[in-house]
Amino acid sequence: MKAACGLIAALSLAVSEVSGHYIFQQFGVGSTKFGVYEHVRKNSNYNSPVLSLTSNDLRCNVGGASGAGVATLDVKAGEAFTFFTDVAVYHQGPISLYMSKAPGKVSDYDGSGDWFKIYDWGPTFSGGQSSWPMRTSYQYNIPKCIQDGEYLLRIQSLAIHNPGSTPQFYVSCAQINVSGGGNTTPNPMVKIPGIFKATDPGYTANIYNNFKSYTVPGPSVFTC
Ligand SMILES: *[C@@H]1O[C@H](CO)[C@@H](O)[C@H](O)[C@H]1NC(C)=O
Ligand SMILES: [Cu+2]
Repeated sequence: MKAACGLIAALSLAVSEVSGHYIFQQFGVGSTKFGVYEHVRKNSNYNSPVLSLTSNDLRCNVGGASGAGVATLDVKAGEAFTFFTDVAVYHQGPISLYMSKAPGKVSDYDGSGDWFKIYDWGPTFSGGQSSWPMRTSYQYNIPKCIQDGEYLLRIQSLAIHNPGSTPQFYVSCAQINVSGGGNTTPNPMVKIPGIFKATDPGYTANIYNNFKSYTVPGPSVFTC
């Protein structure tokens, strides 16, 4: 699985079987965990990764361009939220969180506007070894200072476990309605697709060969 996952992904599409990859399918706020795809847009790609750097599927996964049938969740600025996977993330690589303010209702929003990054989980280096945060849940806080309104909140696992093969994006978007925020416009703002390049050092990195530092792809992290 781990070595041949591109092949398995292709096969699973061909025969319409579940490949068993991890997917960020549940969202939580505070101590409340909501249902599978209750506030997360449902993918339609059998958990296979997105491989193209230019596809709109990079935003909210294949099938995630629309929020039809997905309930938008009220959250407070500053509140803790969590994305949960079905099975623990098992491909090495960074996990990042992005947000994009919807021009109207987030359920109608395709993610074509501006995105900002609010957090990265990268590797830790110790005693010549690297380790990655491969878990079933990822928690962070809604930035306190952003404007109230409806947002896509996106989580991305960039799998770089197979140096030399095309890195893989596992992504999901939750739909949230932020209140109690401030009036700061986050920066930098980027587009998805567009922000990730095939030449990014964090995209081409070989995590098995003299791997001593790492820069997570994408913009710098915005903090209030
Ligand atoms: C978003 O939250 C605010 C504040 O709680 C509320 O007044 C508003 O109705 C909510 N918007 C939607 C679409 O639920
Ligand atoms: Cu895989």
